[in-house]
Amino acid sequence: MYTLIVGTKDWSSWSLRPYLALSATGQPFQEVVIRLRQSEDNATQTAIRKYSPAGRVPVLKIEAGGKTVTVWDSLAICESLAERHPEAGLWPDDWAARAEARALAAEMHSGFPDLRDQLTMDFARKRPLPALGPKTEEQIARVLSSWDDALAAHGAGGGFLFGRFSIADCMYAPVVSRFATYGVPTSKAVADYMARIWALPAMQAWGKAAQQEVDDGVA
Ligand SMILES: N[C@@H](CCC(=O)N[C@@H](CS)C(=O)NCC(=O)O)C(=O)O
Repeated sequence: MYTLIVGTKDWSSWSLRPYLALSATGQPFQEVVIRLRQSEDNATQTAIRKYSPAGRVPVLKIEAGGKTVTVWDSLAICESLAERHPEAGLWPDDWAARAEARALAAEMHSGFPDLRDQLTMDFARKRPLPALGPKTEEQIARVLSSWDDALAAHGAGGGFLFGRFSIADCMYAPVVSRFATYGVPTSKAVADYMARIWALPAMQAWGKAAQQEVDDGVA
């Protein structure tokens, strides 16, 4: 049995990644949403630390084979799901494409700090594009060219970065949201790719919940 602990959906870019991967496995799961940015009485941290001493969401609790395991990092969660559900094809079948997909996922996981800082995720809202720093510009250009290259090489096989939907798409879906929120200009191929990501039922469900948070005044 799976329990996925995520943060406020409008804001929690890291949480969106495993939510999409877990949804793609088709496995049932329970969800706990922790309200982020509650500094009074350290409420957010207290709530997260009930699940993980690392004090970060997302967290996946796996109860299986007589064990209860906690996985507390978005990429580690995606990897565990890929291993536990090979039939979901969360990584490409071909070893060369898989190696590239892993590199792209890792590049996102460990990089693009200025893009993250300047274009914070605000899933349900549209915002004006701020004046971008040179590093942010560079990082946006790198993301866009890496998507263009992956789509040109593999996209014909299903329309995602490596053809079939994969963890690489999960890792970049929050950036799709950021680019949509701030109206970042893209190539036609990337705009079409972003539309395919938006159309995923799991992405739609996340957006509905994020909109609800905005309506409820918690995001
Ligand atoms: N490396 C982690 C980073 C996760 C992360 O920074 N999560 C943020 C929310 S999106 C968090 O939990 N912040 C703690 C807090 O707001 O107190 C991952 O990929 O899962």
